[in-house]
Amino acid sequence: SLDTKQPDYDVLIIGAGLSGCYACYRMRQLGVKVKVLETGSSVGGTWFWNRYPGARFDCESYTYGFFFSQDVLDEWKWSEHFAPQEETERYIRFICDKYKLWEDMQFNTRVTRAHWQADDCCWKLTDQSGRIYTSRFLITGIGLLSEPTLPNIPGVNDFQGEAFHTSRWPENVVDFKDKDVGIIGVGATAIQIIPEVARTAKSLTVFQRTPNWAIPLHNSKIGPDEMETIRKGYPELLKKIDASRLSFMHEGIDDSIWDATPEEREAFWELMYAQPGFGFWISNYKETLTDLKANALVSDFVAKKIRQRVKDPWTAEKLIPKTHGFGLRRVPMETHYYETYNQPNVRLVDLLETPVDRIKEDGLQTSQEEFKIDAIIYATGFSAITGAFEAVDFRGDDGTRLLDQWKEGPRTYLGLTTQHFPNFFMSIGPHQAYGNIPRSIEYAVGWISECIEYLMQHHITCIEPKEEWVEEWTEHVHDIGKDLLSNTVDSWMTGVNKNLAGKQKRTIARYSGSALDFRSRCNAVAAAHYDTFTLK
Ligand code: NA7
Repeated sequence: SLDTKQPDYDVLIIGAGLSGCYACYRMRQLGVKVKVLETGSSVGGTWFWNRYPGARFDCESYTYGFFFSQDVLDEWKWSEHFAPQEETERYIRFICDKYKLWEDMQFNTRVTRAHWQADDCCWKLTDQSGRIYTSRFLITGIGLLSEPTLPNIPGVNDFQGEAFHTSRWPENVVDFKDKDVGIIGVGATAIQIIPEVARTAKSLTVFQRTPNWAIPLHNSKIGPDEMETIRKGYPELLKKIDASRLSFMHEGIDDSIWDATPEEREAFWELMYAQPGFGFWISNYKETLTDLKANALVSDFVAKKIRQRVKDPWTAEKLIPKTHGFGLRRVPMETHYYETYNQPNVRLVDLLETPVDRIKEDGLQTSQEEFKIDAIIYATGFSAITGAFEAVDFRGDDGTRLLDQWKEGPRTYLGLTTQHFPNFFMSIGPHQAYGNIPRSIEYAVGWISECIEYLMQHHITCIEPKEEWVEEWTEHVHDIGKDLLSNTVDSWMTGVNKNLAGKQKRTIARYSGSALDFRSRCNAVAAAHYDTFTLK
């Protein structure tokens, strides 16, 4: 097809998660020829892959869903305040059914290469079986947390029992009854799955390296009347979300911790700890995430809660983080997580005190003890933010590799585009406002769609950000991120993954300003007819 100079498609989209589905919808609205290529056997992205027991939203269902379609808002009923994976997967399929998006999607297709063809001004993609696809524009919807990583513990391949990465969970139900189960990791994922596995497993051993500060989710069912009320409130809710810094329904507050007496603080925290969702994290005193002294006070409060909830004092102390304060990493939301350690079949092992030596055929060996294990669960996280971009051989003009260009950390313009990569758009790439991810996706995909529409209307076949603007944006992202305490801590948000040789150093890989500022900057670029780009 390259001989004809006309690419196969106007737009190719990689990934059929929330980004890919919505981008597909928008491209259909534009009336362009579009195709979505997806590795998995169906839609859903995060909600397709992460089907482990206990997987659910940590953010209110009705704020996490899409807002682009009034019909979807009118028709869809959420059954829980924090919907489980199965329901979210069903929701995404419902949208694909409703808008017949399936017709433009191809599954079981892993894009391995995407090379810009300067002569023909198009993208040439290759899949795992060598098939080629060409398009004028390319949109990546490949996710922030989609490339799972196994621990770099010797012997991972020697294990003969059942082994699972939480993000590659099988579709069939896994039965842990009568089994000795081990889990590695205590991140947001592990904290969801641990109470579920502990319910049935003969024994569950949790191998913890760095503890995290988790707070209660307080999930509950949504009855028909309540759903009706939620539905009526959608316009107001959207306004509130749009005005909030991280696009959650929880807003930051202006109250200073130093204006409150210790008693007032305690009462406020008790109240917030009892509320569902991210409120305790986001709607806390304004200094809690910026001032170490304030952060220590709120951390003490959560530590006290952990001590109250975990009966064994040794275990309670081990579950309290020492290396970082509350809220500086992604706060895991829990349902009876701490009480799970009071069950006789559950035991915590501290890998900082007794490091793991190796994984063996039938278990795990630490410096002190041998653990016989029938099933291992790796809740060990992802090569985050840039990992999905590293998994594809992306090359721009003159063969520039994306990997090389991002060696010292990502360089983008608006988190949506990058230099030397013409006609290349990222939905949820590095340097974007994350927060409530679907809100960011709706915005990013909307911006990209409007841009493509503009280009087509003006017969522009090639768009690429000017280098000085990539420079400016990347600097801006670093500037606004540098004073945040969360950027001084190792976590996936700062690009650290101790299992990967190339990811030991912190980088500022996310936009840490407010979603409002992010949108207003991007809107200004569109309003100026993309004059910070080279248009041909
Ligand atoms: P995370 O948050 O990256 O957590 C991974 C966990 O696995 C974390 O506790 C790690 O400990 C642990 N880990 C990783 N490698 C090892 C080795 N080699 N040995 C021991 N422990 C290890 O991933 P999640 O899937 O929980 O959550 C990802 C995001 O998805 C989450 O933030 C939500 O936004 C949704 P460490 O902290 O590195 O010591």
